[in-house]
Amino acid sequence: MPEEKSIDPAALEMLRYAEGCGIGTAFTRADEMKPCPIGEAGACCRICSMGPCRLVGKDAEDKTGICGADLPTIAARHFARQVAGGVAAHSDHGRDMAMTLVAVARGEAAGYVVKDEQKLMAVAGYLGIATAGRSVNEIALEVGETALAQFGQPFGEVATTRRATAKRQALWKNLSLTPRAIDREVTEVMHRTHEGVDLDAENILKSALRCSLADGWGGAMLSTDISDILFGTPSPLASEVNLGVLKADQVNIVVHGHEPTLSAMMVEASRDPELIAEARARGAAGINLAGICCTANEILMRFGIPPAGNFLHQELAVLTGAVEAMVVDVQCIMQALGPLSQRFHTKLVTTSPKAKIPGAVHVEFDEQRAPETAREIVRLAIDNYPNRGPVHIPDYHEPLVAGFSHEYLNYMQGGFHRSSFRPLNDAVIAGRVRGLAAVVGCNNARVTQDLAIVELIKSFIARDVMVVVTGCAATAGAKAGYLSPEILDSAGPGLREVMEAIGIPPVLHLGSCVDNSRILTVLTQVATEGGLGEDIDDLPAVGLCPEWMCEKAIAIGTYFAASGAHVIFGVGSPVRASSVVTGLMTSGWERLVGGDLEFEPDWNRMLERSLELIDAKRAALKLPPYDPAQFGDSGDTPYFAAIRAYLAEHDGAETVGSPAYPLGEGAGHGHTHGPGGSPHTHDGGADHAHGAGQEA
Ligand code: BF8
Ligand code: SF4
Repeated sequence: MPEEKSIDPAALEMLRYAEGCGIGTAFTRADEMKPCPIGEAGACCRICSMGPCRLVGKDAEDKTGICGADLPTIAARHFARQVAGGVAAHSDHGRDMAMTLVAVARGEAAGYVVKDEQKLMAVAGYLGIATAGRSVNEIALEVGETALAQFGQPFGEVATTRRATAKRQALWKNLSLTPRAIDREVTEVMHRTHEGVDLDAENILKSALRCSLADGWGGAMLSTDISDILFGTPSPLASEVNLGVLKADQVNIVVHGHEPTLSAMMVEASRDPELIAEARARGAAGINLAGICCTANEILMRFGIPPAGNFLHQELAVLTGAVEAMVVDVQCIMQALGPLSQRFHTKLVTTSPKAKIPGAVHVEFDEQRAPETAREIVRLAIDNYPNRGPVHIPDYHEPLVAGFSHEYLNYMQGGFHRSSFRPLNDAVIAGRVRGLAAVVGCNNARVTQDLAIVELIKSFIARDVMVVVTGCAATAGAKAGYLSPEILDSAGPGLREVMEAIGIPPVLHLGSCVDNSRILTVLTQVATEGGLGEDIDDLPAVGLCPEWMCEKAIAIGTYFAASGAHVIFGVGSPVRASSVVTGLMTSGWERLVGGDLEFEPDWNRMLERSLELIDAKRAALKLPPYDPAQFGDSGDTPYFAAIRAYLAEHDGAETVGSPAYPLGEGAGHGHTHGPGGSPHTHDGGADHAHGAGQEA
């Protein structure tokens, strides 16, 4: 049943359309390809050619592989390799950003500049780089080179780990968990998990923790910082999301993948009057750029470019028949796009020497001639416009507000001169805000698209838990309307009052998956602001990855745990076969680093467990217990109701958003939600808006 595949009406419409066309997608392939139950649970070892060894049956935990490796070793090795894979992917992205910064500083990357000098100074500051009396390019060069040194330095420790609390740094040092160099930690995990090296599950998992920290407090953090330096630190802006952002009468170009270097150039090229004129000459009304996956988040956060969807939307975008070019770089790109795009007029354009796909056109992206490359790709799309066949764009597009950064949150809570997290901390201490939840990560074709993500976001804010989102989870929340300005109505009264006072929404889009490092920075500041303990493991906070799919997600979950956070993943556990490894990653890690990594496929139980963890931390901090009835309804409910009543009467009226979060000029949105009525319901949240007793 398509309804079991997604809660997104745009996806459902496209799945029915695909069925009519006789075209399969990841959604249908997931039905045809059952997961291997042995590998899924972490009970298969294929590290050497005496295997694969599969430890199955009731006595699996007493069995060994041919070399004698037991189930804990096999499960831990596989998990550690997943962490290393994820760290390698994120951090290689970070390396590319640092390479670009160096090229910019040397004047070798036409089209790029240091856009955010303030951020450059801040990053130079925490890397210990002198700034006084030096030019921007001199500082940028040293920042770039110092960032690159973190990957392969022979001695020392990854410098960005110094941004953690003093307590956390000391803990890591005592446990030998401080990453030394990013590449070294990846290499060491691969070495230790080679046949016949580290054969102690606990020790293997420790190396996975250290490796993950090289991502969260290393490669990913550097990636975020350097992206901010080059493209600007995000601040709030309005846009729209979902497949309905594709335009029937324009040249549609979808950028998909992860790195902002190419996509930022594509933004400029798509706005070039000369190219727009060329598109018009081909009969199109203009050039429309949209994004998929994390590259969408990168250009949404900084340029307001609308995301067409998350991971499971990539094939659906091509299926619309309206995409002239799908331009990809690295990560989360399905090979299925190759044959699929050949059934339509869509040109699939690969751009990274690291990532080619059979059936794609390869236009290699070279930062020394980035503007030309972007223009070449836009021209390729324009030339392809006349080749369009039938177009089927589902008419779903939700308004959203994105663009929150650690810097902006500081500013919102005190202005330039008294920026702080004091108001938020005070709200948590008083119990207006019960706690914080990060809802992050992927889509996974094995579970209903967006369901767990959206239900969790909805349930958290109704229970006064403030939510931050990144990656495909952010896009899922946005598609369901939870990043729209009006969503305050669905928040519990305490949370709502605080968010209104600070002037931020209850669900904050913090960016792409590398920007999970922003969450580490936010949590660290909340911990050091005062009143909520001294470190991340003291905070009433929890991290959730409800629809995790790839190794990067595993790396992220592990670095959050190593940073002291309780983390709950959905879908299923990749180490389920071993009770020993499961115990090590839960109670074992909690004893070691204060955080842990749990797996729970049922989102209701994820929610229960999250609230239990948040309330336990509140109790440990001796804060008043959370009471949903403590705070009454605040200010704007009647006001928003009046706006909605007005819009209902004046169909198609342009809005400027709410007074708290004005939508930017030109970002007004129609209120048509396509066939089938409103694509989202806020009912759950609205039910809870008055608070009392919904826990029972
Ligand atoms: O880095 S959330 S499916 S797009 S891995 Fe991929 Fe997962 Fe999406 Fe972004 Ni992140
Ligand atoms: Fe089997 Fe050991 Fe080889 Fe793994 S390393 S495949 S358990 S023999």
